Amino acid sequence: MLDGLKTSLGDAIKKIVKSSGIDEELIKELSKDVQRALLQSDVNVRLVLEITKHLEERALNETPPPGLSRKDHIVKILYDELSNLLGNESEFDFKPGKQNKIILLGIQGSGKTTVASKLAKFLTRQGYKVGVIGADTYRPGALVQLKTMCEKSNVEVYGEENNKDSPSIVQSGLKHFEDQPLDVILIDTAGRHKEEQDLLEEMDR
Ligand SMILES: Nc1nc2c(ncn2[C@@H]2O[C@H](COP(=O)(O)OP(=O)(O)OP(=O)(O)O)[C@@H](O)[C@H]2O)c(=O)[nH]1
Ligand SMILES: [Mg+2]
Repeated sequence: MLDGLKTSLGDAIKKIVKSSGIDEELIKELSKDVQRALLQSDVNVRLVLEITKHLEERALNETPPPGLSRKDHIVKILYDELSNLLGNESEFDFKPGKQNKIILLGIQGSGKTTVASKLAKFLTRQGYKVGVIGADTYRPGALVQLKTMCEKSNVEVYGEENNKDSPSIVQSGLKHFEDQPLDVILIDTAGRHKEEQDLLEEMDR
């Protein structure tokens, strides 16, 4: 997904760089290209419109600082606006020396399992030690899905294929990871209200 974004944004920037001159039409075209690229990468529509509105306004109205060509300035504006969106630093508030636990909740099909594995990969790349607990006892194949997705980033997934009691899986999982120097434990759940309620009550204890 992000590779696609890189390519399409790269193409949009190339258009600007290769153009013979910057005019309003070209800026509008850049804005459209960026919109298309971001939307295809699932960026929230409102955010996309906000970014491209800023991009257009700034590209049309700002005078480049001395030493910067109009083209370079526009590329810089695009970069600014995108890093505002993506954040240019990771802001995690993990407690050092503790196993920080993140429970993924959400209605079915909302992307919990996908987020769990992407987060596992992302955090691992950032240098955090991550473990994952698969506590979705509802969806068939949930554990296999999670394990497959986490395999590539070498993150261990704890799960119990034949246990239907998610709080007990979480408990055993936490116990399993207890002696490992993990920074973060991600917990994938089924996203069913009743079960999560039990799970949260269980976690409270
Ligand atoms: N387009 C798009 N699809 C996504 C995204 N995240 C997940 N999906 C897809 O949405 C579907 C459901 O994703 P899951 O991660 O399995 O969702 P879940 O919340 O774990 O679902 P349940 O376990 O059934 O509750 C899958 O087909 C994913 O490939 C996303 O950010 N964008
Ligand atoms: Mg799931």
